[in-house]
Amino acid sequence: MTVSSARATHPHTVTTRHRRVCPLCEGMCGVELTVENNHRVLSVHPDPDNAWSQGHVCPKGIQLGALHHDPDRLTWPMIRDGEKWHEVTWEEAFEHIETLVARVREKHGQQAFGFYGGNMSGKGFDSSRYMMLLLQHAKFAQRFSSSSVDQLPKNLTSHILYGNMWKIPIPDVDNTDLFVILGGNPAASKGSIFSHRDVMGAIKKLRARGGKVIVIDPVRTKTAQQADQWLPIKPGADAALLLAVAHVLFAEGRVNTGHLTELLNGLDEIRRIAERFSPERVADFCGLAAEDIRALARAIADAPRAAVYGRIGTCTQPFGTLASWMVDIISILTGNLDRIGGAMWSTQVAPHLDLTPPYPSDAPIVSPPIRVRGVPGILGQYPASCLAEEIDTPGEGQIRALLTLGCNPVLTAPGSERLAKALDQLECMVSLDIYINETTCHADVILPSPSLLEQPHWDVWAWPWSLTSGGHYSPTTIPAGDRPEEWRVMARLGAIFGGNPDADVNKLDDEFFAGICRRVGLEPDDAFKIWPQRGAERILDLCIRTGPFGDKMGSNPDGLSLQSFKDNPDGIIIGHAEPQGADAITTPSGKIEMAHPHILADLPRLEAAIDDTDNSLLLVSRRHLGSMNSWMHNVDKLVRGKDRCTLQIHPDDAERHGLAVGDRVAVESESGRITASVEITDDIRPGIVCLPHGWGHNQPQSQLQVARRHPGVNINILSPGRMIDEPSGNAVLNGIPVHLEKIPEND
Ligand SMILES: Nc1nc2c(c(=O)[nH]1)N[C@H]1C(S)=C(S)[C@@H](COP(=O)(O)OP(=O)(O)OC[C@H]3O[C@@H](n4cnc5c(=O)[nH]c(N)nc54)[C@H](O)[C@@H]3O)O[C@H]1N2
Ligand SMILES: Nc1nc2c(c(=O)[nH]1)N[C@H]1C(S)=C(S)[C@@H](COP(=O)(O)OP(=O)(O)OC[C@H]3O[C@@H](n4cnc5c(=O)[nH]c(N)nc54)[C@H](O)[C@@H]3O)O[C@H]1N2
Ligand code: SF4
Ligand SMILES: [Mo]
Repeated sequence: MTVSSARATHPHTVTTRHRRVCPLCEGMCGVELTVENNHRVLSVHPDPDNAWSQGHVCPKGIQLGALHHDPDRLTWPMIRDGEKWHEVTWEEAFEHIETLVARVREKHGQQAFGFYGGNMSGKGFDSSRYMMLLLQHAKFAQRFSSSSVDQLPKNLTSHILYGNMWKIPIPDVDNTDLFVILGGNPAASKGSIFSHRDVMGAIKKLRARGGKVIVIDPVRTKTAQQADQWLPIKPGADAALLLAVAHVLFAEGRVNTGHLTELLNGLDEIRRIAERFSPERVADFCGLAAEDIRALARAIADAPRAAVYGRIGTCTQPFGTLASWMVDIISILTGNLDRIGGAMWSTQVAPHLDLTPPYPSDAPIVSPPIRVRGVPGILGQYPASCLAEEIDTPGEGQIRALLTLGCNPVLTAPGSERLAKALDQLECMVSLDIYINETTCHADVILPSPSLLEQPHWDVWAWPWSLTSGGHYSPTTIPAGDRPEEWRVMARLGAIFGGNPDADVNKLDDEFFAGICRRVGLEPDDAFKIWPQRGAERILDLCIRTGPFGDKMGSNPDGLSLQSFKDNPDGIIIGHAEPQGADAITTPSGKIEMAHPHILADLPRLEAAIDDTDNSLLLVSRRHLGSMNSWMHNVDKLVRGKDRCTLQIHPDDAERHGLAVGDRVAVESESGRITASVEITDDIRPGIVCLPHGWGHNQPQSQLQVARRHPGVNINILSPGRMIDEPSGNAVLNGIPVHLEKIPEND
């Protein structure tokens, strides 16, 4: 515990001050908490002394205390009996899980077991470090995750181009002259696969020093409002746009691969492909003038340094892989990859993902087709869009048991209504979560994670996307009380689902740790002497000490260890990342594979779409600073105020549909129908409507008292599970064809 001051306000009241890092997003903001008697959070404030965040926070971080004290947050395991839930001991919960799992195994075999991992599984101190142990032992026949409703196309293109699915280039906004953002809105999201203490502040500074910002987005977001230029692209057209940019670069002799030239495979093929995509050919499909496309190409080529960045709008769309690929290809063609001021890779203090790689460089991209739809697995997982049908379609290999971890796919994955019904058909569903929500209400057993304040923190999933090398360790703020450490819970779940319920979890941990040691060339027996204790902290210490700035177990005495960070509660900032050159590339050829057949095979699908422009009204999603996907709507201060769940529509479309501000409108797609109230704005291109994601808290079985009073509507009722980006299997959540129907006032 970091106690910066203690004072007695009452003979029995001790107030302590604690510092920690908010784990909710990639902003990694330092906060200061005042805690009474070790258990009640009195206040949360920004921490101006945190070396990374320097006092930056957002409204969500200030609610960490409210989250901890949320009366709906689970603190004991829950077992469902029909409609009723019972609090049980951990042992009772595990026994019940063992019985359910054994029954499914006996009836259907290991092929009936599925797994879905979500966003919050990556945020816990233990859960982020023990996911691989769980998966290794559980041997799920089918694995799904929120990656396939998020960045899987980016993982796929990074695996193909560079040999590592997590080697995703990050825009060097602090040193660039031109920042091009496609499908990202850091003003709301705070940056994604791009950790920066203050992206919007950096954008302001960039413009103040004479640089330019271009935002390519169907919506004039708050980010676009602060840019030099907004290019209102049609959803799904980014790949075509960037191919046309490449066309112009080649046609005008502006390709300059510079320091990358020796590292490239497939440049000629890219030239031949780009020839087919003139600005004139793609202009209608993109909804942009050919001259604007040419100007974009020239701006990127002419900028001394340009950072091209594509985020979720370029991934969760029909051509997510081609768009993600072309973002990097444009960086390469203009010599801006792996260069200060361009798009670069991080050098991490604790390179955890390199030590427990989720997917090896030499593993095949595709795995055998999934049972019902027949699409392949990609990088070891199947599309979230396929989960419902794998559960509700009878036959050999049908999923009968599901483990979910920190996810809420009933709100966040496509085809929500079908998925919710499918979950009820399972013979066994176990969830590791903190709420009885829209997804976990279907479970048989819910195991609660410790609150975010009841665990230490060092972000596994944010530092990889920071071009500032550094770290900050947060100790536990509030003691977790009488419950098993979460790594033990994960190890035990892995053992139970893998058919080995009596496994000794200490042994599983030692084996897991030994595996990590071997990867970094440490003899496990020597390592056990250095780290006799078990759990996540020794993994973190190992990552730091063997990492690029580490003390190498003493041979680099000035280097860092976890203790260095415990001694420096402000955190330690080392400096800016450097270019990595050939060391960064781990493809089998050692070259950047620009023109891989797995990607190129999708070009005919794009060309067919370009030549057959569809004029349907298209739905896109948005985020709000006060939400975090689907799960922070139970915090009163974050949901107060006017309804955020409005359908944004351009004035021309509103007029065409006879809609006025505040009208109720039914929005219908091929997969469902929802109603929302109308918000008219010209900050959106005509032909596009926009709803926020993460709402729809009206399931009677969920137990979220506050969220239920502000239910909103679930946008993913409208996202058809059928629509995927073919090369990656990623869900299409943007660019969904919809039609509108005004609901008469007296309805
Ligand atoms: N239409 C549309 N859909 C989208 C998106 C979109 O832009 N538009 N975005 C997509 C994206 S990018 C993502 S990442 C997904 C997110 O998809 P999910 O990962 O499914 O959703 P979250 O809302 O982040 O769910 C977090 C879950 O973790 C639980 N939780 C909170 N804290 C903890 C904890 O400490 N431990 C554990 N074990 N659980 C905890 C919450 O109760 C909740 O159930 O949604 C996707 N869905
Ligand atoms: N406050 C808050 N912060 C969050 C989250 C949250 O829910 N709330 N979620 C977190 C998560 S899990 C993630 S992955 C990140 C996501 O972070 P961002 O990628 O910044 O996500 P969004 O703010 O949804 O911005 C996506 C933009 O893409 C645009 N778009 C839609 N379709 C297209 C298209 O076809 N082409 C182009 N060019 N643009 C398109 C949308 O209009 C939208 O403005 O945010 C993280 N941070
Ligand atoms: S949620 Fe807000 S406070 Fe927390 S890290 Fe992100 S930006 Fe910072
Ligand atoms: Mo995400």
